[in-house]
Amino acid sequence: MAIELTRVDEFALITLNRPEALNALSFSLIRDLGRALDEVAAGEARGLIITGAGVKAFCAGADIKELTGRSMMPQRAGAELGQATFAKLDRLPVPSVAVINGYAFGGGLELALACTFRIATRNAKMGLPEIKLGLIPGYGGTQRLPRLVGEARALEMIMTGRTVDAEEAHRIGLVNRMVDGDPVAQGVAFARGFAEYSRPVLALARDAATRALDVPLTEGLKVEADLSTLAFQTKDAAEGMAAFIDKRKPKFRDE
Ligand code: DAK
Repeated sequence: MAIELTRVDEFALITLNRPEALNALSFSLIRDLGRALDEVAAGEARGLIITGAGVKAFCAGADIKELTGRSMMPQRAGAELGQATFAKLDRLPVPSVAVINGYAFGGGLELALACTFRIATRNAKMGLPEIKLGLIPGYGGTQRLPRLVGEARALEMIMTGRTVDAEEAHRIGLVNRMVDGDPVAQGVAFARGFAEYSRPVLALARDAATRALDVPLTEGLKVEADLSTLAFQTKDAAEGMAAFIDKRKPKFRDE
């Protein structure tokens, strides 16, 4: 299988597993990824980690060999399939962490951009090289990259196809951390930072912050008022505040 879904401790682990093609995103791999994300959404993991098999690549992008010679409507359907699949990460009940363990180009970087967090190994290289193929990104890159690193940096990456290394990616906010050592262990260590908190409250926090980028400030503040009020209604909020007052560690139950 080009997608492996396994478990590591309390986390789900999705491995893109086509190392002979640097884990390039064939359409069948994208469909398998969609099914794996549905399975994660229905399960009880406390977070999702996504990485690439092998030591060279997270994912070298869309499968270029598959993209040629298709007419307009199938191409459009392909873009929509990729976008809809990656958008599942926005609605996943748990946070996701892309561990970029090598090349992340084109659709591979777009997959990482759709995750809640990104960490990169020191050898990682990232870019949107579509322009070099006479293309532009089609799986969300033109929309998510400017939101993350700002318009000027995003336009430079999209219009020159320039690759950034892990250090630069960290400096411009494209990745949260640069890490050494085993990529999966590093992903787990990062995910431990949120794993003990309430899953529904984490989802509300993520939704409030990501919606902020889609709407004007006045609307965004309204979204925050609504979602923070909703957080107060959870049993976990009652438990968190009671634990503080009792000077004990809270025991969240995802309720
Ligand atoms: N697709 C297919 N095969 C790939 C691949 C890719 N993206 N990237 C690498 N491979 C394959 C190579 O062909 C090679 O296979 P064999 O020749 O051994 O059979 C094998 O993986 C190893 O690759 P290399 O020999 O090239 O390895 P190197 O270490 O020398 O170079 C590299 C690594 C990552 C620098 C290089 O492989 C490379 O430049 N890869 C391509 C990167 C890229 O351009 N990615 C695609 C970006 S475009 C859409 C609209 C837009 C898009 C999609 C859909 N619709 C409207 C539907 C945009 C898509 C993109 O992602």
